[in-house]
This record gives sequence, C-alpha cells and structure tokens, in this order.
Amino acid sequence: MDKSKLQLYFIAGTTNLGDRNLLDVLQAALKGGITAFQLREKGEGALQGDALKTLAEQCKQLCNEYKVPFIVNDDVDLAIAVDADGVHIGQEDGDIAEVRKKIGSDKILGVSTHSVTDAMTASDAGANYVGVGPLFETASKENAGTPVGPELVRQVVNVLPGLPMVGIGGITERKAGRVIREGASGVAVISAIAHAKDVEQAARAMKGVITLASTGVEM
Ligand code: 3NM
Repeated sequence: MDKSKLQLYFIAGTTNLGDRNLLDVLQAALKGGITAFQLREKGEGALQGDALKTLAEQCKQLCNEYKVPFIVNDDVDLAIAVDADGVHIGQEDGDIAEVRKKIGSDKILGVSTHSVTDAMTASDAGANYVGVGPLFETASKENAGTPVGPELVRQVVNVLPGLPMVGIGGITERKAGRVIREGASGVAVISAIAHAKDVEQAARAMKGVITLASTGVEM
C-alpha cells in the first residue's frame, strides 16, 4: 500500500466522543489533513446493526470526498457490506490469512501488533500494514497492556523495513515526531484528535509535526 496514506491515521467511534457527533468530528479531522480513517465502534453504547451500517456508509462517503481510505475495525462483514477500503483486526480477531481471503487482495488489511514476532506473523499472513503499540499509556483502549515504548517501532522497522507501519497508543502532538523518527510511516490516534478542543486545528498541527519529522527536521 501507499505508505503516505498512513501518515496521520485517525481512529474513532461514537463511544470516544461524548456529546460530539462523529460525522462532524470526522469532517473537521479531514479538513485538518488526516490521511486515513478507521471506524472503531466499541464499548458500552456502541451502535450495532443497521444504525452502525448507516454510520459506516456516511463515514465512507465523507472519506471518499477527501480521497482518504476508510477502514473498518474488526467487523469484516460490515467492511464488505459497505465496500470499505479495508479492515483492521487485532490479535484476537481471527486468523489473518482467513480475513485476507475473505476480503480479497485489493482491500487494505491492517493488523494490531505488540511485538516483532506479531509483526512478522502479520506480514507473512498478508497484512498491508501493522499498528505497533501501545507505545505509551492510553486511556482509549481497555486492556491495552503495558506500553511497549517507541523503541519497538525501530525494532520492527529493522526486521521488516518494507512493511508500512503506524505507531499507536498515547501519541500526542508532542510525541508524534519521536515516533516518526523511530521509522514509523505514521501515527494512529484517537484522543489527540477526538478530544481536542479544535479538532481541525489539532489534526493540522499534528500533520505539520509529522511532515517535518519525516523530512528530518527536529521539533
Ligand atoms: N490500539 P489514543 S492502543 C485502538 O496498542 C488502540 O493496539 C492500541 O488511542 C494498540 O490515541 C489504542 O487515544 C488506543 O491513545 C489509541
């Protein structure tokens, strides 16, 4: 896949947003320059069934307008039903090769990984990219586990230099540069954008940090 699409990967679901409307937040984030979006509808009060499908279709439409890939978390059937650009699965969400078979070779397949071994397995099974984390403490994922630290990004890059990869977990505007300098293609975030006072501005600022760090400028 095109690694540049992973530069600023925004993840959200309705349960991350309190009173905010997901489509409003997504639109602001798109205006601010996010390069990929994942719908991750999880936890208490998560939408299901037709309501979730409708939301997914609306997110896809919005992402299409900005030419940003729309990825669905976990729910392979939903991703297929709405013709999403891809699926992202965790270590417990089924067999990676089976998911690849189900979605076909043209769709993006992302896998959450927590070690070099996980990343090698995901790559062998047909993942287009991996998420590596949690790099730092995060309140956005239940049972996220002990932070692995940004050093794991460098270790994965050393072993799998061609594999597109995003760092995830507790990444803020201040920490994003470090993650890129360790060799990540980009950063994946929930709270740094979803909880920002000004979503568009937060996305734009983070994109700026990433662009500068990618060209080797220290921030
Ligand atoms: N996956 P925030 S950490 C969805 O380590 C997710 O695989 C993680 O949210 C992993 O940017 C995480 O608010 C939460 O920390 C990321």
